[in-house]
Order: sequence, then C-alpha cells, then structure tokens
Amino acid sequence: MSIHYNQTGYDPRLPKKAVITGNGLNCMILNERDIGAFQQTGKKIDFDLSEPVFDEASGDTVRVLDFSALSKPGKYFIFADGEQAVIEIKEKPYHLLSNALLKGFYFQRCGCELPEKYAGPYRHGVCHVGKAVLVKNDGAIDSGTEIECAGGWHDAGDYGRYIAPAAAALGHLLYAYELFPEAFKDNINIPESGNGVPDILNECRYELEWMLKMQRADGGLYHKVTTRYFSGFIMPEDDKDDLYLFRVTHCSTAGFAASAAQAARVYKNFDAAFAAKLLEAAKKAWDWMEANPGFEAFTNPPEFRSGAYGDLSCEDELFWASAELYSVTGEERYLQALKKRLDSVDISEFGWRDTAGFGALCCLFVLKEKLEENLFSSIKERFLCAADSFLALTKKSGYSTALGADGYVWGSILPILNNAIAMICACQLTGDKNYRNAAQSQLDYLLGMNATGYSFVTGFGERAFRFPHHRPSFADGVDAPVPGLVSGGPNKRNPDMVTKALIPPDTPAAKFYIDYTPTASANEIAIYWNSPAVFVAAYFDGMYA
Ligand code: 9MR
Ligand code: ZN
Repeated sequence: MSIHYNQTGYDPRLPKKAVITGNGLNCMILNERDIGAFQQTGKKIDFDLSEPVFDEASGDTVRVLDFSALSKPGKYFIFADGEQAVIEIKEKPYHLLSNALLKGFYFQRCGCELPEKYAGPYRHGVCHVGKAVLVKNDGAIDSGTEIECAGGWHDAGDYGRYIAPAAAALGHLLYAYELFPEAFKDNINIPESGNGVPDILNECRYELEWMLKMQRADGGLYHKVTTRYFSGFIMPEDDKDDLYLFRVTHCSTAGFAASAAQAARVYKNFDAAFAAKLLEAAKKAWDWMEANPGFEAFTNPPEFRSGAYGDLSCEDELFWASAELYSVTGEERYLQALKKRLDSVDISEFGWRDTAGFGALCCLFVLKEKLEENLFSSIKERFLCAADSFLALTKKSGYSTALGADGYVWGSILPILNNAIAMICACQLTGDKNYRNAAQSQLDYLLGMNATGYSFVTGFGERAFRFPHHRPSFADGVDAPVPGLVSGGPNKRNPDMVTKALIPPDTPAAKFYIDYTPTASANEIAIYWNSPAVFVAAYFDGMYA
C-alpha cells in the first residue's frame, strides 16, 4: 500500500492531496471514463508530484501528490508504482460524515433503550440505571450518599461516565453549532428529531441533563460514575455491576460551570426555562470553586480501576468558565477572573485536560467587542501565534500532519484535530486560506491520508478501521462496528500490554497502531475524539451551504 489518500472524498473547490510512499513511478491520474480516450490520445490529467521528503514521525520517505487543479466531480484512479487507488471528487463530501459523527453520540447514550427505529442493528437495552453510591478517598463506601444519576453518554469503549470529558465534548459540539449552525440542519434520526430544535442540541441536552444530576446541592460536581472495574466485553445492558460515585473535584466542577454557562447561552433561544436552570447550576458551580480554593488532583481510590482523568490544574477550566459566565451575565467579577488567568493558560488547547481554548473561542467569537480592544487583540494575537506553530508543524510533516514526531500520545487524534480547530478559527479570524488548507490536511489524515493508511472513522472509507476497542461493537453480534466512531490512533508514548506484544518497539510513532479490539491504547473510541471531528467535518461541510 503506497497511496495514502482521503477515502471519503475531496471537495471540488478545495485543495486535494495524496501521499505516495513509493518512488512515484508511472504516476498518473485518470478519470474512469477517460480510459478509452487515454489510449487514443495519451491525454493525462495534470498533477504535481513533489520531490521526496523524509517524514520523521513515520520514518517514510514520501512524495506529495497535489491534484488541486482537478475540480470536476467524478471517480478517478491514482496510479503510482504499479498500485492504484480510487478517489472521489464530489459536492459536499463531508455531509454524511458530519451527520454520522454526531449520530455516534446517540449510540453512546446510557440509561435508555436504543430501539431499532433509531439504532438499527446497533440497538441495545436499558443500561446503568441503578443508583450510585459514593466512594471515599480511602475506598470505603459512604452508604449515606446514594443518588440516581442515569443518563449521559458512555465515555468511550468503556461504560464509565466522567464529567471532565463530557465538558470537553460539549465544548467542541456547542462551538461547532455556534460557529457553523448551517451545517446542522438535518434530522439524524434520534428520538427528539423534528421537535424544532437542531439535533446537535437535542443530543447535547441528553448529556447536560445527566451532568445536572451529578451536581451536589452545594454546587460541586461528582468526578464520575462508574463500576469498580472496567466491565468485560459485554453489551451495556448486561453490565450489572454496582455503580459508584466518586468525590467532588475542582476540575469537574469548573468544567461543568463552563459547559453549563455556554449551554445556557445556546439553549436560550429554544427553551428559556432549561437555559435558566443551566445558568443557575453554572453559577453555583462557580461559587463552589470560590468557596473551596484547596485543589487536590483526583486519583482512583484503592481497588477502583476505572478511568482517572486526573487533571493537575483547573486554572484553564476556570478561565473557560469565567469567559462563558461573563458572556451570559455581563458581571464584572467574571471579567476580573478571566483577566487574572489569561496569561497563565494555553489558549489553543481543546481537550479533556486542557480546556482554555474554549475560553479563547468565547472571547474571540462571542464576546468580541464586549472586551476592551487591547484585551481582545492580545488574545487574538496569541491565538494566531499558536495557529502559526500548528501551520509550521503541518509544513514540516511529510503527511501534512499538525503533530510532531514526539506527539503520538494516547488519543493522538485529539491534538491533531485540536490543531485543525485552531487553524480553522484562525482562518475565520483572518481570512487567510493557508490555515484552512492546513486544517483540511488534518481531515485528510482522519480519513486515510496517514502513515497507517486506515481511515480512523468506522464505516467511512475503503480501509476504515473495523475493530475498535468498543464494547458494544464487539458484543452486539453485528459484523460491522458501530458507525461514525473515531479511533484514538497511533500511540507510541504509553502502549498497553497487547500493543506492546504485537508491535515491534522500533516501529515509528505514526505507525504505532494496530486495528485490533484489545488495544485500548491505540484503537479505543471516545466522545472527545468524536466531538472535535464533528467540529472539523461540520466546518468543511457547511462552508458552501
Ligand atoms: O484519553 C485518555 C488519555 O489522555 C490517557 O492518556 C489515558 C490513560 O490514562 O486515558 C484516556 O482516557 C480513557 C479513560 O481513562 C477511560 N475511558 C476511556 C478513555 C479513552 O481511552
Ligand atoms: Zn449505560
């Protein structure tokens, strides 16, 4: 396999690239209809094949095939080194993708049945509706604290539900909606479809309602609700182990304050009562943070082994929350809090751990002129400076991937899509298409233009990955995995036991991947990997709407 390309398709108006790992011998692009004409006239389609460049992350020497000049929709064959690939140029190539990535969240719903009507063969029964009892730091059970907290999305390939990842996923989705509302007009066949509210907001509300249940009366948010250990590879309704609630944490409380405040702004036009409830909850969470300054990072109590999400600082969540709360209330205290933290946070990060980028989006696209000019322009300048560094990474990489060779961590798709988001926003701020084109290369990466040659979205692409570390996909008896889910991708930094046993240690970082269900460290799916993909796909889908 030497031709690495976007397996979902290319937009006629956008740049088009593929990466060739062979020598590029007899390289040619032909339209399937031109075969006869080619024999008679020898007429070929123009393209540009670069000189070989060494790509550090993959160890590959690659040539970039640029066929941007080609804009006529159709199927084309790329030939190189005696191999071939079929690519497609078509209108709105990311439309189905964007909808499927969003529908992926419906498939993660917990606490309800997914009937065939909406889930097709991926249906499942009611799951995880029992009450959850609090575990103390030392692992002892506090039987006096037991709550009903059904609902929300399963976090990933496991059935845990965690607040910090939920806040990040909502940040990506709600900003995607706020910035590109025209991309979210379709019904995606979920129970709420057709109720007059865009389905992206219907789906996000399912998570928000659960988060509200995770808030304690004093405003603090429980960190997560999970079983003691990760379950076996069984359907969610068969996971009957007891549910536990874990102590209130600062990062969860501040992350929730941010999400709930942003949601209050977004839902105001659809359901004023729900928006008011969200705002009140957000303020309460903020007040809890102010009343409880002593930070202590979360670690699992002994003998409890679900995901830790042990963030070491919540200054970034507080920065994000202050921006959202200021935008909704206009209260001076939030503006002061925003200014206080601005210099110490990384405003180009959109992850479960580092969230200040969402605060920057609030400043740059929502607050805008509500901020003093100096303040706005300094945020903009810093944000663009970060976007420039992502642009530089993209240029340096043979595959045009916005990630350094040392960046292939657990869930490497997150920094890659994160940087695409930053570049998309930089293009929105400046009109400079270089940012947009570099962001497009990250979407190309997701869809197959990467060193592994896999498309990292289930159901999308000729070589889409098929064996996600995802319990329902394994246990449902359906051959194909649940569609529209995003793999974490290559991870050389901390491989699990299985991956270590199967992949030779000197394998380059960008190839430290295997499409095999047991490999949690490289082939799991997660809500906060789907959500940045929704953002990026929706942007490219909505651009010409
Ligand atoms: O996404 C998380 C990644 O950044 C961490 O390195 C990794 C190991 O701690 O955990 C990832 O999150 C997992 C979580 O702990 C449990 N649910 C599945 C998540 C995705 O693999
Ligand atoms: Zn469940």
